Amino acid sequence: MPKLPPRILEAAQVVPSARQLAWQEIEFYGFVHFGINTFTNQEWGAGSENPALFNPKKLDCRQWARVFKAAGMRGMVLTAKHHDGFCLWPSEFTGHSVASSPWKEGRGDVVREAAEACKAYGLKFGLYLSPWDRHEMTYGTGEAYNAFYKRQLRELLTNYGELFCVWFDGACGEGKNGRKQEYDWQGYYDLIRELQPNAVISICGPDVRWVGNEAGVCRSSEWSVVPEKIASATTPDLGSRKALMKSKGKLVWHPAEVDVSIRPGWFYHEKEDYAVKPLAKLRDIYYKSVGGNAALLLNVPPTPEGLISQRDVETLISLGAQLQIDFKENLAEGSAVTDTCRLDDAHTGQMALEPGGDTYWHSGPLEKPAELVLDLGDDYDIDKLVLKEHIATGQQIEKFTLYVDKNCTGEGKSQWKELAKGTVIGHKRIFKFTEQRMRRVKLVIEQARGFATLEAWEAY
Ligand code: FUL
Repeated sequence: MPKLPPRILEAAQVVPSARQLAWQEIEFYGFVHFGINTFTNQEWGAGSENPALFNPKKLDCRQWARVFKAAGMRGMVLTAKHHDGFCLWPSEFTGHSVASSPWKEGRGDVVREAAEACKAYGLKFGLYLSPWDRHEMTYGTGEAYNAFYKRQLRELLTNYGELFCVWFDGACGEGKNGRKQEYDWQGYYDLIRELQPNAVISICGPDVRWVGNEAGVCRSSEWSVVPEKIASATTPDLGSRKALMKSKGKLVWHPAEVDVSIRPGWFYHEKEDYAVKPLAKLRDIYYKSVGGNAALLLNVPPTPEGLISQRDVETLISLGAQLQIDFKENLAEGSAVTDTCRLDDAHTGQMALEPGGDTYWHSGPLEKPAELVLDLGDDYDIDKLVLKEHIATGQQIEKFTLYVDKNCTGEGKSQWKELAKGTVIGHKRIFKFTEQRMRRVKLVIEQARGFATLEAWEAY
């Protein structure tokens, strides 16, 4: 392969932090938009809503957690405060919270109930705290608001156990005084690193990147190594060799998260009860996001009663069941993989089939395209293949093709037919195709950043 340009060698050396690596494993988690908007039937509250409206009489965060778990999610991110400034916990620093509501006579705390429910169901817990606050008087005054915001952030970072994520929304509108606030991002980040060092800072933050839309769509090439400063979150190509060569400044590990709602809105609106995304749509979003080197944050907004509504519950339970069926039996388990190159005996192609993140195939320095052949030992009907790079050593693969052997008896000569081709593999790539009978599959890595790895290869 031709000599690598310095910029690409630089990209090859960018690796995820330990907290990013842990976050990658979560893959699919839920968003909960719940607050005063739930009771006013709004998407964006003005900040002048009466806290007395907040009264989720049947609130049951355990129901949320139970349904999320059944859907196959591994975490939950709750809007502790949305743009209206109303706090779901009794913040010491404002009266605009659950403490001023009739719910549990002002003694309730939704953040606590959600944190405890997640713990009980083995889900990770994260929080959304909108920097834009349309209620708070100090908003738009500079330092005074930043100090207020950090006090609230500190409450959330210290009182609710371990958080896996702090989700910062980019919206920055005008406050009550008609002024915009200059956020002290670095100050917010420092506080999170100090108090919750394992939490990723998402969207307006260094750890997880917004995919660029709220429609559940990710790029066909969703790169994790991208320039630190990008022109826009919607730029179509962020990390191809061409894009990196043209870019300037530092390169960082900034993987994408797809945030999308199960309904048209982020908050619950009864009129959207018949617009819940159907199973087929959610499954497709899952395959393309989790299976496209991105994470999936699926929003499910509870009703004014404080429960996830029946339609959403049914859809989510079917989604979980469907995913279990889809990935029930990995036919590649116990199979054989041969390689055309390897770093050493501890990193042969066979290692891609070993469970766990520590065993993987490593090509060694790549002089020419590398080939791996998976032999299932018998022929099976297959409609999905899963590939994972060993991202702890970075994102290396830039171009590959998958072939299936048309001669599926295993006797005689192979007849390779192209099945799929692409650029990014990254943390996880799921290939879904029309079911076909196969025994042998070949992966050819045509271009990489000096070497290539494969941590998993599954077939269903
Ligand atoms: C946006 C907000 O303005 C929406 O209300 C919602 O919270 C979404 C996830 O982020 O920027």
